[in-house]
Amino acid sequence: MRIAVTREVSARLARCELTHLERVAIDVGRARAQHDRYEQALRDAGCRVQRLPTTDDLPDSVFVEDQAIVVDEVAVITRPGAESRRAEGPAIVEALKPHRRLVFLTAPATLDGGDVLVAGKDVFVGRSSRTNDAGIVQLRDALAPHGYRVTALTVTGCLHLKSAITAPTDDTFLVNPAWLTEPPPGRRILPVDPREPHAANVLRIGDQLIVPASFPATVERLVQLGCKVNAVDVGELQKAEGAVTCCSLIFSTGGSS
Ligand code: CIR
Repeated sequence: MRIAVTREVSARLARCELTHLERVAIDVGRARAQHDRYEQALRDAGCRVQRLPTTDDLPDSVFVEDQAIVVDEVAVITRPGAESRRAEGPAIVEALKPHRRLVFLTAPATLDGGDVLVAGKDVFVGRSSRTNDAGIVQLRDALAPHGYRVTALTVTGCLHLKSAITAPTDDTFLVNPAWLTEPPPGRRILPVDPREPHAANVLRIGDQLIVPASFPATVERLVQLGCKVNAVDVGELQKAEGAVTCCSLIFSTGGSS
């Protein structure tokens, strides 16, 4: 069975952290409706959705991806680069505890899950404004004993590694070349449409992709590649510098679906 942990949209989403975007008004009601449909897309892809409650003092808590890296053997609880986001962690710990052995990153490490792309046994980590070298070293120490190869990449111009690159299939990277000058070797590179710089963030679940509806030209490139896509409108979450990978933590557990 596949579980997707999500978290309710905070009433204070508009007070989110912003790094590369200007602050604009966010309609929380609409964000919640979009989040509901995103969760439905997760169910359509075969996940059982476990939505955690939140509180008003956690504006960014809907972006659960940044709090943990979950692989088959272990869950690594991060220490997010934005201090305002560290109070989001305890609820994620409680949600993951029944399913995985937990490893905790500790100071001076900082690392956001949005900077970590797991592609089979290859794990790529973005060195970014949120993730530092100590975070990368501690992540490597947690994952290498389980056979994962951890490679650091430097991202510029965007928030997280997965703003610049994701893996829509086993042998393809979807990349914005402006934000990641040297994508890892060994796979076909599919560039985003140049009019859609934020389009590299797509969420793969088995043979399906959840993609943002706002990037039709890049979605068309994925369809041409043979991908099965489900486009969801996440416009209000994008105003908070969110995307589709960041709103869930997806992992398998024993037991039938
Ligand atoms: C932040 O700046 O932390 C949030 N406003 C957005 C986080 C998005 N996370 C992600 O893409 N993994």
